[in-house]
Amino acid sequence: MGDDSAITFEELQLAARNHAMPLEALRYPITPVGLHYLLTHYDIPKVDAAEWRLEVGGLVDRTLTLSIEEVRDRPRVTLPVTMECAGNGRALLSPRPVSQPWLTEAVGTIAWTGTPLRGLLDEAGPTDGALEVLFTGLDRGVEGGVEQAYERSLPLEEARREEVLLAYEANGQPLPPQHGAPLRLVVPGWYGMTQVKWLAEISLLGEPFAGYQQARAYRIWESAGEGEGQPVTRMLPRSLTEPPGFPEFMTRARFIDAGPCTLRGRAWSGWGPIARVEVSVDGGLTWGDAKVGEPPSSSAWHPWAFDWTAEPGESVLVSRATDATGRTQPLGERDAWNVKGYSNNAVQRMPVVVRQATELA
Ligand SMILES: Nc1nc2c(c(=O)[nH]1)N[C@H]1C(S)=C(S)[C@@H](COP(=O)(O)O)O[C@H]1N2
Ligand SMILES: [Mo]
Repeated sequence: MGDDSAITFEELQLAARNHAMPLEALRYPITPVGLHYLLTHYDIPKVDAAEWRLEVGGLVDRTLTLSIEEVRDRPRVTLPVTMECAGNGRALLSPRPVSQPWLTEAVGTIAWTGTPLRGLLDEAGPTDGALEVLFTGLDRGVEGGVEQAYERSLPLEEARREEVLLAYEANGQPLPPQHGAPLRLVVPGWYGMTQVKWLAEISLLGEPFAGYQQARAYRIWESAGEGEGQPVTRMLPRSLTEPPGFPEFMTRARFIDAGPCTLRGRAWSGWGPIARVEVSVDGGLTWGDAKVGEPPSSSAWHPWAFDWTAEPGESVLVSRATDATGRTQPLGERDAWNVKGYSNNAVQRMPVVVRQATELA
């Protein structure tokens, strides 16, 4: 664990609403929808899909008002996308930034079906002065003392990437309320805060959006009171290990039998494909290379496998991903610390007790 101070009631309140992906769900290349992590800042809004309209406006030649049927009538694409919350790993930091207290599993991969955003932007026709695209959700709350709708922007060229979708299905089923029904934004490669749920409005702006979720939340500050900070954008590489054997109820430590064992997991990065996954079974003293497999799409995680002959005793499993750009994972949380605990991609550590096979009988 990170900080010694106990989790507060307010953190528990958030954690009870916003669940992570149980680590054993790493066995699925596409995460069953109910096992995908969830993060909702305010409430899941009440939306009547028949009344709902998407407005596209601002600096455009033609404003659009579309019903969900009109969105569904446009070109249809399905794309598996790995999405991770920017605050993943926060509860392991010390001192611990107080917010949703994620351990390492705020991630999942859903096969989203929707229409490419680019088509709608082309229909509306951004004017010459358009620089950014603002996405506004229907949910409302107060955060940092500011009443707001959840909204975030993207640079226009980023929003025009062909794999950016407006999604209305998840794993072949209608989008469920908690994931943004009837329509959400999906921006492969970027951390979760970008993927605006319950999307109601798309607005072309002539200057950078300075709203709360852009300019005050989701910034990286190395120390408090340090100016504007750096924006949180794409996912840094991370690898997770599918827990072998079975757990101890309270500590979650694993029990496995001595002998040959294949460790498996998944690794991803928003900056490029995964080039390498290294595995350590001794807490990071020695490392070996895992076999890295093909991802379900170029926007999704890679599977990896590592053969190990487990010796009786105690072991700590660690895996470390490196992507094609050379970005890799720090071995300690200290190297990934920042004031709000964003894009911390320090390696996961999993204690395992290896038993003599005979103890099983
Ligand atoms: N409208 C709206 N969109 C939102 C959020 C939100 O609170 N409201 N949370 C964001 C954050 S921080 C994350 S990590 C992802 C989580 O998506 P999921 O709940 O579908 O997994 O949604 C993003 N989109
Ligand atoms: Mo998030």
